[in-house]
Amino acid sequence: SFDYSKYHTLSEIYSFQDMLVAENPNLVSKIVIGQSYEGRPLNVLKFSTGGTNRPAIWIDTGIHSREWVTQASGTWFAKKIVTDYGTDPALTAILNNMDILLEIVTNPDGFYYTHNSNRMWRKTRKPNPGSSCVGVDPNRNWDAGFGGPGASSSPCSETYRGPSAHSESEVKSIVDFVKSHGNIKAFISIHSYSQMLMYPYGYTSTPAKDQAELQKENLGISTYAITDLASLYGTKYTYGSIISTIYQASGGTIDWTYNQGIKYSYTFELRDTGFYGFVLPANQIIPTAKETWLALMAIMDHTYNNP
Ligand code: 0X9
Ligand code: ZN
Repeated sequence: SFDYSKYHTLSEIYSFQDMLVAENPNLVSKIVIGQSYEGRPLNVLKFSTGGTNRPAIWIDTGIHSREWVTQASGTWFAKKIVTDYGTDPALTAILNNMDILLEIVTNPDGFYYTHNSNRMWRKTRKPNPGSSCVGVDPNRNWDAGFGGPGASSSPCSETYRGPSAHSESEVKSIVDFVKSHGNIKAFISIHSYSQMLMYPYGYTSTPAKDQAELQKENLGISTYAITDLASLYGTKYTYGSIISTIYQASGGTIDWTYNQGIKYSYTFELRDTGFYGFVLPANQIIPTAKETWLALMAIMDHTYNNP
């Protein structure tokens, strides 16, 4: 059976997803929301106990392909959801009323490349016309402050924003899905590393006036979430808006989802703080996933109770 304490290849994770669906047909289904530039499926696992277009919680991991602990944690979350449904009262209540949507390999071309060519690949794998440099930063490609400070216009940069907003299929497929779904209440985008929990904005430091209340709520939820996270192994997180916590970044995922009206939009930077960085040893996968799950539950539970 699947070893959650090891890193897995793309094909192993694809097989894992199909296995999970086959073993839990009444709870899990697979939605293919699009294809990557190189033609790989963009799979989303849908955890649902019924209903039609229920309010939903979105979680994505691995939009930056080298952040391996995130895809590994995503597979652990998937298993955790099927294990805890029916036994954990909080998760059971959530899933009796809401759906959970989980995209584990959000940048499959990049992920394949990290296994076969360059472990440190971050971006998509779409060629850039007129340049020998490949790929766009999928966390600078969203239509939220796109083209502003905190992203690069150079195709050779690790933070290249791309030729236009949503130019990357991996981004556009989520954009189309979120818009057509229309009932996503929380959107959580998971990165590594730095041990941070953040909310919008990344492209600007000036929150709109009517968002003061939301900023306050965001701060409160973050505090609960990182307190729960730390309760397991003492892992310390910092938190706040993206621009005030990490750095200015324009065209980011959760700034776009927040501007779409998804008020519970959060982004994590998982372990560690830089000793191993993106190449976190496999023996930290399960501890990382377990502690992060506590923070996810805090956010999901708040969303469920305050729709
Ligand atoms: O630069 C980024 O895209 C993020 N850091 S990372 O090392 N994962 O590349 C920080 C940007 C803030 N936004 C999110 N973390 N989503
Ligand atoms: Zn990242």
